[in-house]
Amino acid sequence: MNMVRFAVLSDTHLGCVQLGLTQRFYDFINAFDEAISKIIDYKPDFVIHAGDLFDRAEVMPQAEAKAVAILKKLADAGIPLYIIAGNHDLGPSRYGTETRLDAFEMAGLLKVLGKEHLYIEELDTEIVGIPYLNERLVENRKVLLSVRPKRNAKCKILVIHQAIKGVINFQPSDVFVDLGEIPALGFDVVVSGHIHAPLARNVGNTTLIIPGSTERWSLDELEDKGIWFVEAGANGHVKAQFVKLNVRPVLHFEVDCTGLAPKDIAPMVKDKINEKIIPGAILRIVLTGKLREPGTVDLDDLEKQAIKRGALDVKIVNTLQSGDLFPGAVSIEEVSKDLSAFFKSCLVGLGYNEDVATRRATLMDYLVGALSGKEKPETILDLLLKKMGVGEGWK
Ligand SMILES: [Mn+2]
Repeated sequence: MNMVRFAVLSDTHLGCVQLGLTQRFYDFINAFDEAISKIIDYKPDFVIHAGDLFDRAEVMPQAEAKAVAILKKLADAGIPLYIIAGNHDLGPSRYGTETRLDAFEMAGLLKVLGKEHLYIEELDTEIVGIPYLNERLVENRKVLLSVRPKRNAKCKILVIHQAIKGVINFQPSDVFVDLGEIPALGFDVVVSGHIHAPLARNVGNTTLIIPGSTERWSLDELEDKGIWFVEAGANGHVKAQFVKLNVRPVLHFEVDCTGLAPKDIAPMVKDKINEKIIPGAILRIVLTGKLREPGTVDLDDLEKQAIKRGALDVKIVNTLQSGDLFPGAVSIEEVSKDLSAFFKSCLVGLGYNEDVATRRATLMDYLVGALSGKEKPETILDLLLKKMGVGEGWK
């Protein structure tokens, strides 16, 4: 038998402070901690991290201190960690290959792959790592496509941090490695970081494992987060098992408001929130459809309500389509309740002083009354003259 057993993870993005929230900083740390605890329980021969250990080339010292503490548990368990630098570890300049990962290597907490092919004799395993390559440089593509294992080891592993065409849709500038080019490299297992949605599949004789991120780095990442336990035997036989991590729930849902009046929206959204809420969840609610009439919805109030119900963060996105709906619009019902007050607020908004605005608004109110046939013209005239102080005597 003599299987090689290893764990694979990637894109831990330690130091990420999503939404500016302390809780989200700790979520990334906790996900990494949970991953390492599960790995220690699994007792693999080694661990592979496919890059983006940290979220930036420079993170808060707290993130580094936590990384040290967590990695020390792994080192104390006698399980080696092999890692490459991802684009986030390298920082925005992406020049050179020296990163803070080197300091962690000097401290004995991990080994950075890339300088040489690693051969583990007792496992007959060769591991080759290539740190993130800027996909805009054509020569980098050659670097990647010319990599081959040096030995005919029982288990040959390549670790990269690139987007792979054929696995996921991405920007043209990221087109770098084609899924179909992977088998010719001659490895049993190719592990790639960078893509945050996990996946394992066979491509020819190679097993491609994309570990995915351990937390939702973007709130659009709704898929499960986790790590992989891998068993590799002779003849390239590889078994990869996904192990889910317990990350904070992110709930996206839509509320269709078609045909509703603006005042009906809040109660409906509140019901939806009550029905779906999980304490501590991050909520993203999208209002869709077309309203029966123009009007405004107090989204701030709804967001506050959801926080009160235990959400960590809420954002309501208003995509209500309507030619007739514009920001700050009010319903006809609302306006006709007190027409003069409405006209007055419009006039004040245009820069008229209170006094002038009040008088003109009153006149406008009378005129609308007359034009709409609600009041007899004589009555309106009487009222106007009275307002102007002319009295009954004009007749
Ligand atoms: Mn990443």
